[in-house]
Amino acid sequence: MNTVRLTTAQALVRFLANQYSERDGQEQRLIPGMWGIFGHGNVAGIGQALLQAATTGEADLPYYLARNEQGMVHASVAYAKMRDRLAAFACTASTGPGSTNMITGAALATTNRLPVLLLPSDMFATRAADPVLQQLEDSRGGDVTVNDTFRAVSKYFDRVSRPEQLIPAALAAMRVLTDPVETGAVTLALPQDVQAEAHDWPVSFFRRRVWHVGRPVPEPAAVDRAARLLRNAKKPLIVAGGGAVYSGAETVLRAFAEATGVPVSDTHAGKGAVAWDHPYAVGGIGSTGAYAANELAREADVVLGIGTRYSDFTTASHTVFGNPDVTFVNLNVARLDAVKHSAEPLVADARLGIQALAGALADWEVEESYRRRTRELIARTREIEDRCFTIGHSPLPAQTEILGALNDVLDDRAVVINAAGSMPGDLQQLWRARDPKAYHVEYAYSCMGYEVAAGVGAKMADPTREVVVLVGDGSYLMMAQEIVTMVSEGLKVIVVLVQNHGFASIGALSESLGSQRFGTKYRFRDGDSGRLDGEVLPVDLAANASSLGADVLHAATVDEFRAAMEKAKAAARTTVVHVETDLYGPHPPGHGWWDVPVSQVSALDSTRDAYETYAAHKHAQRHYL
Ligand SMILES: Cc1ncc(C[n+]2csc(CCOP(=O)(O)OP(=O)(O)O)c2C)c(N)n1
Ligand SMILES: [Mg+2]
Repeated sequence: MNTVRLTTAQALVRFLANQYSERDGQEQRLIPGMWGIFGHGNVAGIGQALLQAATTGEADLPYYLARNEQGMVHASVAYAKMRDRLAAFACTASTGPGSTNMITGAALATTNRLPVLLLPSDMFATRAADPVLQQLEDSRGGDVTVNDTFRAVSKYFDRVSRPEQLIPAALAAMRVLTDPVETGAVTLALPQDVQAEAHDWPVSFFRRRVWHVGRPVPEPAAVDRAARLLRNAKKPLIVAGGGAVYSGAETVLRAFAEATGVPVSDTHAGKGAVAWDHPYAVGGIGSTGAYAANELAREADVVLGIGTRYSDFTTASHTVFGNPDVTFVNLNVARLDAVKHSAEPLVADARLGIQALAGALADWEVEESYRRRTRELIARTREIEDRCFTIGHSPLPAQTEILGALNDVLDDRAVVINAAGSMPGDLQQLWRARDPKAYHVEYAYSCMGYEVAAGVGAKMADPTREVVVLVGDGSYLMMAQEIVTMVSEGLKVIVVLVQNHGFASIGALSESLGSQRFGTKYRFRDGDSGRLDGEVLPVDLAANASSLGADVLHAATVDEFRAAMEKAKAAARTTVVHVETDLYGPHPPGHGWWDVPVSQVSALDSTRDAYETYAAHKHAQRHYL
């Protein structure tokens, strides 16, 4: 056998550099590079291997330095999302805290079904120097390490305790990363001594490998069953989720909606699959959904879910579908999702599944009265949106006005990124996406701190697009450090920093649940009340952004914001646009509910009142059986 003597780390780097994905005849690098932060555990293993690869040219695996390990996982996940899951970065971290810093990113990747390869460093396989710096040292078992915490959040986990274990582990990792059903965080824990250990590797391990990402075809009988249900529908509604985007189903979805007259609502991950102003686009659905989508959902007799996992925000905690006889047809590549809500499952790639349904329903369309109803609801929704955009709130602008201005100044290919706070809800109702990549809102894990780091990954994935990170002050304070990475990598990203001195989102939620916005404002502790409801803090986040190397523009009004955005668009460097908005809204009117339990007994009037409202809402909640 032809072999080559390399360390485990050198072998892994060489292997990763030779992996490709392919779909629809298009090949691309599956692992385009590796993010990392070095410490003991990886500095001399993976670190040496990356240096050797770059120096000798024996493997092409570019290295990128992040400022926080969680941030590098977010950047990787954003890249994968932009690339429709056909490419995934590797992330190397040092032993202990460097590695466990990646846990939140891993959970985010798995929850969103987006691929990332995590390479936490592990304690010595030989245990020669135990306990090493940053080792857990568990008295209950000698083989327990902090990296075992990755198991719960990884779709594949392996610990490479001997060099030769890398071969099956690496191949299994690629299988899971490239499987649209299984994909998520994949973790290969690498003991620090094993990383540096030499082994004679079969040369064929490093051959160029192409991982074909399939488009599973629907079963004809399942298509018939699904088509029969739809054919009998009077008020059908499509819910387009992330699967519609990742499969590139937007063209066939649009054609299907036009031919049949079935309106299309969207989830956060699905927004942009059909352009906002398409005649059958009825907007976001669910807890923070738009008027048209939620009204249609209330009446719908058959719901066609396409690539959606039906999170509680999508179903408004099982209340948005109000028709007692509603039934579901779920087109999904994953059976897990296809069978949800007792649906008629259509397990297939979204694009192929829609094409099959279109064929089976070629002579069918909804009645004209239903098309008219859809048109009327859309017109009413436009009025609501326009009011949100032009409310003229003072002295501070409302967030909705800022979003309206942003809609105006960005072109169709621009990408807006967001994840947590009050903006996802506003955006789901108000954002006018025309392109499937225009709306990049991570709302499966809704992780504060995703935003800035994701800007790095999104820009790397497609440098031809304007990337605009929308970030609240709370999220900014959690993780703004990757601005430094944007600057060092020369990535021109616009960061819109929305300062409202606290949590507009959780504050409003708290108030509605009778908890009086307790602990949701960034304020001095007040001497009299003993609570955090004193003066606004003298915090200057713009100065903070500037100190990290970004150019900063200030906007105090909506007009100033427009002008600042024009400047930011023309700029060549990372630019932060700082705007203050009103913590108290107003936000778009709500058309859906979200189940967040209220204390059943309470000494507070506000909580007791909220409980009554909560109990009334609970009545509408049901299982779809
Ligand atoms: C990592 C993380 N911690 C906590 C939460 C819960 N949470 C959701 S929104 C929010 C406040 C967000 O504040 P900010 O970014 O200022 O946005 P705003 O609500 O003011 O729009 C919190 C604490 C979360 N989503 N993620
Ligand atoms: Mg805030």
